[in-house]
Amino acid sequence: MNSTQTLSELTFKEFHRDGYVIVPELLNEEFIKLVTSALDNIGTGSFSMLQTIESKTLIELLYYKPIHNILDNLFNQNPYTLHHYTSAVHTTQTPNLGWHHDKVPTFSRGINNPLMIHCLVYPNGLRREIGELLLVPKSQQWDVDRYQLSSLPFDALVHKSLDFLSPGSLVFINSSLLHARQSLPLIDPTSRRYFLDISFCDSRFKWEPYLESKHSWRDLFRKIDSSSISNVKLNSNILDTSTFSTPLTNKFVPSFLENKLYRLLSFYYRKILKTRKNSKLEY
Ligand SMILES: O=C(O)CCC(=O)C(=O)O
Repeated sequence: MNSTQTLSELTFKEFHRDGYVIVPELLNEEFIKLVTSALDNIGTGSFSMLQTIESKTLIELLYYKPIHNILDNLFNQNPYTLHHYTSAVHTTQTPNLGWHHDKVPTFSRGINNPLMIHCLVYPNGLRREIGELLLVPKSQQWDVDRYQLSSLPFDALVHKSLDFLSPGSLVFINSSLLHARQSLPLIDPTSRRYFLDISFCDSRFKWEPYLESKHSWRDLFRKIDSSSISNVKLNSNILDTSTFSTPLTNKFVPSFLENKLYRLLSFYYRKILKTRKNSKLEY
C-alpha cells in the first residue's frame, strides 16, 4: 500500500466517522490568486449561484481535479452531481449563523441517509477574525430538521471550532452535519474572508434540486454546461439533471410551478413518509 492510498483511506474513515474532514492547502498558490481575484471582481458580501457561475475561474474551481479526487473517494466511487454553488467575500465581522445542517430532502423511499457533501472552500484560509466555523462531530447521524436546533446557544453543543486554516484549505462536510458560523471581531481592516460553498449529492438517488434562488436550477445548470471551461469535462457528469427529475416535475413545467411541486414532494417525503436518517454506520 502506498502513502496516497493510506491518506485516502484515512480521509474516508475520518469523514464517515466524524462527518467532516479538513484538507489543508488543496488549492495551489496560483489558483488561490485567480479565485480570490475572481471573487473581488464580483464585489463584497454574499453572491448568488448565478453571480458565482458568471466567472470562468469559479467554474474552473467547480471542476478542479484535486477536489474531485477527494470527492470520488468520499462518495466511495459512486456517481455524484452538483446541487448548488454560492460564494462570499466578507470584509467586516460576519453575523452569527446558528446551528443548522444543509441536507435537502431525498425523494427515494426506503434508502437510509443517502450522501450529500458540502465543500466549504476558504481560498485565503481563516485567520482568527471575521468569523469561525463550528462543527458538531458525528452529528450527521442525528435525526433533526435543518434549522431545528438553530436557537440553541453555541455552547449548548460539544463542538470543534475552526478559527485558523491555511490558504487553499477545504472542509468537506457530510451535509447532514450540524455546523454554525461564530462571529469574530475584525482585527485588520484590510482583511477579507473569502468563502465558497459547493455541494454535491449521490446521483443514484432522487433529490430536491436547488430552490433557494430566484433563477431556475435548470437554467443555472444550462449556463454552467454552456461555459467554455465545462468542455474540458474533467469529471464524469456533475451536471446530471436526471438526479432531480421526478414523474411530477420536468423541463416543460414552468419553473415557479415546478418549484411548488418539489416543495410538495419534499413535504410528503419528510413529514408523511418520514424517511429516517439516524441509522448507525460502521466502516
Ligand atoms: O461561513 C462559513 O464559514 C460557513 C457558512 C455556513 O455555515 C454555510 O454556508 O452553511
